[in-house]
Amino acid sequence: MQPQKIVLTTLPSEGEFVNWTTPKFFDPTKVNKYMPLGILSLASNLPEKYETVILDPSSEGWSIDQTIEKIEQEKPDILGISAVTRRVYALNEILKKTSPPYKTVGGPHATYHAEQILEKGADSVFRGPIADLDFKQAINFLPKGIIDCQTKINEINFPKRELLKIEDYFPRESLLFKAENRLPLFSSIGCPNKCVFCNVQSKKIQFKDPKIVVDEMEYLYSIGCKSVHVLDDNFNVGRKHLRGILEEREKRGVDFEWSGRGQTRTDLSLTKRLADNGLVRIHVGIEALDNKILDFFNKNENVEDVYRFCESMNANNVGILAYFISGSPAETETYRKQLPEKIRELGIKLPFFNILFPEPDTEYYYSLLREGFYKKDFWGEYLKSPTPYFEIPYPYGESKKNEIIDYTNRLIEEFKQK
Ligand code: B12
Repeated sequence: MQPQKIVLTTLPSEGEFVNWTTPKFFDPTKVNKYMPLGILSLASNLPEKYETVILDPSSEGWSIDQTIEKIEQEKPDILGISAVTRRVYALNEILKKTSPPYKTVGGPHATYHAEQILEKGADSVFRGPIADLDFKQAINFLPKGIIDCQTKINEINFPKRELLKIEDYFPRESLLFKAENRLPLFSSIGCPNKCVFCNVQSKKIQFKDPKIVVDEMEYLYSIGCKSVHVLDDNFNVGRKHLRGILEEREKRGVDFEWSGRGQTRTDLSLTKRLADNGLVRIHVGIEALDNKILDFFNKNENVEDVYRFCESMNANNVGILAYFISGSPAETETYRKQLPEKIRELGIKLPFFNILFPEPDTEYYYSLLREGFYKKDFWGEYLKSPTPYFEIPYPYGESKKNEIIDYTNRLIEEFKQK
């Protein structure tokens, strides 16, 4: 029987494993909703003949039971779940307790755990950073097992935001900076860097055609967005890509506010033109201002890059939201004491302090196992039978943990917008 109704859903945060990376003060999801671009993209590339319902328990704050109830009420022929590893407990509960005839899963968690997702009750798993056309095709014959996605980023339509209540996703509060009616888009997928703390889905980058990117920016503007955030894994690593978007905006006379998430090693000769063209801020993973710590993180930058980057952005009034990570064993007492002054010297007005966390499937976690900080494979065990709100032990001992949390909170206090 041909499927008629499809429900696509994010996962609720209930039961997600404890993650001490982002101190409460900074946790953006506590105040703002994030548009689930993944399932929105899937829905925007499906034939109209299907009735497609998007559920976003992640933003709605629904519990697992409420999410199951909503899914059951919809009685879909196909249930599609977008999975992140920290919410594997909720994923397994929903796979176990919902009754759609065909259940499929995709998203970051599928990258390394497709077999396990099948064992937990999924009929199929879509593995890969872009699945739109693979999913569209699969609906006709409902395959079982793992599908390795072949969809290319320039073969798909961009996400139709009107499939959701757009105004619900405009930021309600702005913690660090004002950006009216800000909405995200992705102009590329993947990052070639090998930072030890990150398990990005794809190390191979796919860039959207700049014409499509600026089409999408103009579309967002037409639906009430006043500030577009290019929320890529790394939007400015590709110099040709960045220049392409800039030239396309200049050619069309598009100059409304935009920002992006990227790195310090980029084409700084473009900074003035980017600033003149409405780029107001770059969210950048600086992480530390010491080459020993940057080496520990295996960052694709050194302190000289950071100074050149900040000088160029400050000279052209492009705001710098800089992510810093405290807690690496390469840190010294002197470094910690000097960090606030160094940040001020660099003219970084929006420092965002995170704490080093051993995400699953990262080189950092594997190094902790290899070097004996962890005597057993905590994540391996947890993923076999996830329990709610699991907390992995702090690799350097509880007293060290409290010391790092106190130090990071003092940094936050020091830079809190007076
Ligand atoms: C936006 C984003 C955020 C936002 C919003 C998160 C939210 N609540 O929605 C913010 C900045 C808040 C955030 C925070 C964090 N994030 Co984040 N985030 C992203 C980011 C950059 C983009 C997601 C996106 O829109 N991608 C674009 C869409 C098109 O891609 P997609 O969602 O993957 O969907 C495609 C495919 O995966 C597939 N697919 C996806 N779902 C489904 C479902 C089905 C049925 C099918 C068939 C296919 C399919 O098809 C889709 C379309 O082609 C990703 C990186 C990435 N490249 O995905 C990281 C990412 C998802 N985040 C990650 C992490 C770890 C975090 C943090 C935990 C980091 C931290 N420690 O603080 C926090 C958690 C905060 C919280 N409590 O929610 C990891 C997740 C890794 C994992 N294995 O789960 C990622 C992958 C980054 C990384 N390390 O690589 N994040």
